[in-house]
Amino acid sequence: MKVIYTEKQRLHRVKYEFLSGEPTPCFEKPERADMVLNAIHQQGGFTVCEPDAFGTDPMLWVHTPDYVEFLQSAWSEWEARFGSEHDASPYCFVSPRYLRHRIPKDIEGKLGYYSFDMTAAITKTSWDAIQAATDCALTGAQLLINGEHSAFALCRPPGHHAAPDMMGGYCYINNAAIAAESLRRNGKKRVAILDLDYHHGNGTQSIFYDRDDVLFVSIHGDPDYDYPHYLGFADEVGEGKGKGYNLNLPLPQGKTDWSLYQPALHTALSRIQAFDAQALVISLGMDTYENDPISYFKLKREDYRAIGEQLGKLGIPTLFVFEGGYAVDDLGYNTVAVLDGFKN
Ligand code: Q9C
Ligand code: ZN
Repeated sequence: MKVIYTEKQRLHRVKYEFLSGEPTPCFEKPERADMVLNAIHQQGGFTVCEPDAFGTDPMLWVHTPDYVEFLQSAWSEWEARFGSEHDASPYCFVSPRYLRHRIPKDIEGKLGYYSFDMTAAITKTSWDAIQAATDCALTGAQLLINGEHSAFALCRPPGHHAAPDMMGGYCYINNAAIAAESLRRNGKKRVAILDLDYHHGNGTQSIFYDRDDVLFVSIHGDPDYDYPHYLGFADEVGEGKGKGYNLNLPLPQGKTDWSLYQPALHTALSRIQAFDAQALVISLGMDTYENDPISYFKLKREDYRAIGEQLGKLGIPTLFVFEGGYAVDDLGYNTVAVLDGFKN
């Protein structure tokens, strides 16, 4: 299997996030990708290659032009006002109630306008890494278009929380959504996205909510109790043409082990088969692991191999796009377990 990766992802390193009120070193860090790459080299049987450069046009398939421009200019606007000591981060937000949805002229206003939380700060070189991550996903989609049966885009920063004009949850540009759209534009008539990250892929859902050519299925922690809190419930089924093409499978926090996870996975895969997907994009979040520091499922190493095997049995051309996963010591081996299970 080909793995698409570039050292440019290291250019995004945010210092802090707030964890239960405490400034904490950011969980989403370059070492995550290093660990995956190490495990891939140890395992063997993978070919690591650099992404091609696609520029910003494909981002505009799923994001608004003003948002993409904001991401590119945010750091220089921030630096002009506050200097370069601290990462650019929002502190106030546009409530959907009471406040006006005008794009502010001031950088602090813009950061809040384009964010839904405080976990997506921007550094001097973030944009280069964000672009590189999207290039990895697009290169992976191109491999499938050229006839590969599978590929793994080792993207960082992740993307599934990013909506058309909103960042959050460590995500800026929605890599998986752009890869799915690339597959659609290159002849795959029906594309399914299966989001396996512990957190609901609110951004991806929002992007495809009114479409019937891209099926979105997500298994995640019940948003009544977990991030992203305001989307990801079972009654969100799609709208307009997209009605019936959005499937959320929330599972309980704290007690979801393989015995609860496996039936949900079965439901997800049956829906993807019924849809007759011509290509499958997996938003591969590995934060469902029992030792993940910010998530609350109880999956084990061997469960990841089983997930990979079941995905492989579908026989659909599959692009894995890396998302979350913060138990760095085991992250690489767990990820390789999925990919290796898929191959065998
Ligand atoms: N108390 C991804 O996995 N904070 N983003 C959660 C839990 C935000 C996760 C705090 C988690 C964002 C790509
Ligand atoms: Zn996650």
